[in-house]
Amino acid sequence: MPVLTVSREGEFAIVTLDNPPVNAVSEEVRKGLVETTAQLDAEDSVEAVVLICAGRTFIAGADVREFGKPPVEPHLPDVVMTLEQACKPWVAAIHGSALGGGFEIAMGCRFRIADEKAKVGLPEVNLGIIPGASGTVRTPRLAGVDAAVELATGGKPLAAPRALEKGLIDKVVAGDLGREAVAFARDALKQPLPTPVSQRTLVPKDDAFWQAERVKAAKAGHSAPLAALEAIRFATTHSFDEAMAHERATFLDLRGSEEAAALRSVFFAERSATRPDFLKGIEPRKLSRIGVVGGGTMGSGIASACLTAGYDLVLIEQNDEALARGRANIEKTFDGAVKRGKMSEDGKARLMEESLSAATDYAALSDCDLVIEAVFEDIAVKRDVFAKLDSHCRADAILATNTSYLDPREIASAVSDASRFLGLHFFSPANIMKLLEIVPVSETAGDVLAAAFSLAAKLGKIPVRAGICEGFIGNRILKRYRAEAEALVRDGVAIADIDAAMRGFGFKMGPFEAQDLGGLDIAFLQREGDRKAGKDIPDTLGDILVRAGRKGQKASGGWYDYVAGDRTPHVSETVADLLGSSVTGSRTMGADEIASHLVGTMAAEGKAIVEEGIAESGTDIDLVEIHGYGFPRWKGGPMFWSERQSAS
Ligand code: 3H9
Repeated sequence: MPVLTVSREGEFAIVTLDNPPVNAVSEEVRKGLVETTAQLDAEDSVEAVVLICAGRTFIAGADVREFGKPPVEPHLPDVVMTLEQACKPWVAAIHGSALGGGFEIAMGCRFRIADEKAKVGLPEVNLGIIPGASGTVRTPRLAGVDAAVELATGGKPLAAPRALEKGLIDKVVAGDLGREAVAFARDALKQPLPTPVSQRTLVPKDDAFWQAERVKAAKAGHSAPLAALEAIRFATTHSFDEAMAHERATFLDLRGSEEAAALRSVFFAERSATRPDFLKGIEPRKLSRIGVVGGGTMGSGIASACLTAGYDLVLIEQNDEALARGRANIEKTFDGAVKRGKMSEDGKARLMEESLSAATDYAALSDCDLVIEAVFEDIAVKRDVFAKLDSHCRADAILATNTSYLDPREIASAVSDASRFLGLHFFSPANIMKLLEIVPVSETAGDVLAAAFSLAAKLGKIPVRAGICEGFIGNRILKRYRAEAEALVRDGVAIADIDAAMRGFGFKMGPFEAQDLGGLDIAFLQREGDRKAGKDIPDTLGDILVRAGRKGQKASGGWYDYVAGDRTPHVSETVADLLGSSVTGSRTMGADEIASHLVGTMAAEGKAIVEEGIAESGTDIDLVEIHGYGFPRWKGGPMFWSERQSAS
């Protein structure tokens, strides 16, 4: 089957692109577009051409799988120019998404119409590159510099109505897109044709604008957004051809960069995460009604996520007061969503009044397909909850614990049929954090595990299967990372230098700042519990601080001092005194050396985790670190980064 087929509707040619799954622009598509343009130019009976796509979307961009290889002609910028210079005007009929090279092709067309649910955008920066086929050059000529900067440096697609407002497209339509496109073309031909985008003029901006935008773009932490901004700035002060040459050179340069390789690796890993090989051929158990036991921070976060994804939800709490608090927590989350324009007031009311029900009696869970327990991290409390679930839930209902460090096998033994049991480790805030560690026990049935992965996909989360060990994947690596950071302090490296090094690497916070924010007492209490249970656990430096009352920001001091009402960490003399006798070395280390040492430690733990079969692959370790622990995605994760370091 050719990727492009041409049909006729009177004087109009309809070019249909069919290159599943997302109509990415491969070499074959580029060639096909050039040949079809020439063919239709030569046909006298054709007045205009509609470019439409089969399947779920318009063109989603260049084929990212070709990015590791040398570019092959015809290059996309030339294809876009061929379309623009065609004798017959082309109309891009967009459904799904017109992204990157897809939107650049649409800009080569004389007109762009879009289905009301469509999106357009230039997401290249998310892949560590900039648009490479006129995105930074045509967009400011089409819709102005502001729109171009928003699209190309932010990388977020715009919904069709917003794109229309900004002048990125000409019309939004409902109903049959092909028919609408032909009707649009028929009307458009009655008027003089608009100037091709490349020949339009643009209004430049002053230095203050670029300076302010540079500050915003730099916040991303990696090179591509700043490079995209610079390409747009260049396009405002140079000719179209000069700007195209500059854009292409930057695109090719970044395409070969480490950051782009890392972001591509994450891109593909995220896409295959919801469909792992070990679930091939397994039909997931169906989920439509979910129960959550516990309305605290975690439970209400999980409940909000499930409600937003369209599940009916039953919230269980111990008494009416706790239930009211749980409902209020959920409502607060939705209020935030309404404020940010992510949810309408009506939508919120529907979820709160129709989709959410709340009860203190476990009998309300009798028709749930899945119940997620999110109560206090105490084995006796959890086992008690599961014994109740066992007697109140349907025999085929899935029962899940949200424990972050207890052994799921000990919880599973409270259930008569452990084939329906597994761990679902959400991260706080559960409605925002993308990671979901899925922890089966040996008895967990295949369709139960598959249901957990399909739940993750519906919640927009990145699922990773984790085996059972202390801390599963993420918290085990975190523990090792923190211990190694403490070891550096004992060796004499300054706490503030370690945090600064990890921020410099791309983390939002260093290991000590992060503990101050979350509270040092949580891990301390866990260690104390283990000590009481007879485990021989030596004092950490954090334990010394907690014993001195330094639990973190909430106690006005942890690893750092804080001024009330201000989160800025200040190096603490008290801490220096408290830890003085534990610091035995006087090591100096540069920021790169510190970061490389600590990331190397994470990777070493990751390697052990894979070797023990706790994680499927290094890629899963990388997804856990990126989506649960703030590892900079443009570094690809600790495993990816360490492998590239040893290869270079
Ligand atoms: C670019 O265009 C550069 C140009 O400026 C210049 C060039 C010179 N290529 O996400 P999904 C695969 S850079 C190859 O689950 P959805 C994906 O791996 C590009 N493959 O679907 C998966 O494969 P598999 C700029 C791609 O419906 C399958 O499609 N464009 C590409 O949830 C389904 O993907 C982008 O960055 C691609 N470009 O979402 C857009 N895109 O089934 C990236 C997807 O084997 N794509 N695949 O695992 C997306 O944002 C989403 O895929 C989209 C659909 C919203 C389109």
